[in-house]
Amino acid sequence: MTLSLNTAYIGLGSNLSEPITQVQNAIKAIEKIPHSQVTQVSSLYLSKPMGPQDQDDYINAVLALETPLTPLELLDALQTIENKAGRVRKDNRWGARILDLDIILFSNEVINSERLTIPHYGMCEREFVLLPLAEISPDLVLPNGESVKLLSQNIANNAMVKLG
Ligand code: A4P
Ligand code: MG
Repeated sequence: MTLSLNTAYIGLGSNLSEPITQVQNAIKAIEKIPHSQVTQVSSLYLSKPMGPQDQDDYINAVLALETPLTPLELLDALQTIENKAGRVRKDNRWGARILDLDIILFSNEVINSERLTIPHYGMCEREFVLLPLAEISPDLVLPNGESVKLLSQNIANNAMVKLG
């Protein structure tokens, strides 16, 4: 049997408990998702917090994953990784977090269900998603036809720093 593979782009973010290590460990955990392969990983970026400003700067990155999982199976796998990292879900919107793993894109699919909105609802307004995404996949086009490269060129950088 041949499994059909999709390409998922996953956004990683952390601003608590040694964020660089959190993001590096999350990449290693995503590499262990069954039957799936991480094909590209962006640089790590240091970004100013979106939302409440009384929190530390974030480490952000984006990776590409070839996977036979369905979008919901992938979400379950990512939430398991978040929980293992000690993520506690709080009611504070956009508040500090140990680890946030968002599905940014899932091949060319458009999903609006109770548990999933894909493309991720905030991707086009977030420099910490668009710039790492354009770094690894400049030719990517969104399901609505928009070019990731153009979007990334038109967004304010917001003093984000690309780490080595
Ligand atoms: N969900 C729906 N669509 C998706 C998707 N595409 N990927 C649902 C992942 N999850 C998705 O998620 C809440 C629910 O969203 C999930 O149970 C899933 O069913 P969550 O991770 O518990 O909540 P959250 O991430 O705290 O909420 P929210 O509003 O999505 O947070 P954001 O928008 O991700 O913002 N500043 C910087 N510089 N960098 C950051 O990474 N991140 C945030 C969090 C705020 N400020 C930031 C950053
Ligand atoms: Mg999230």
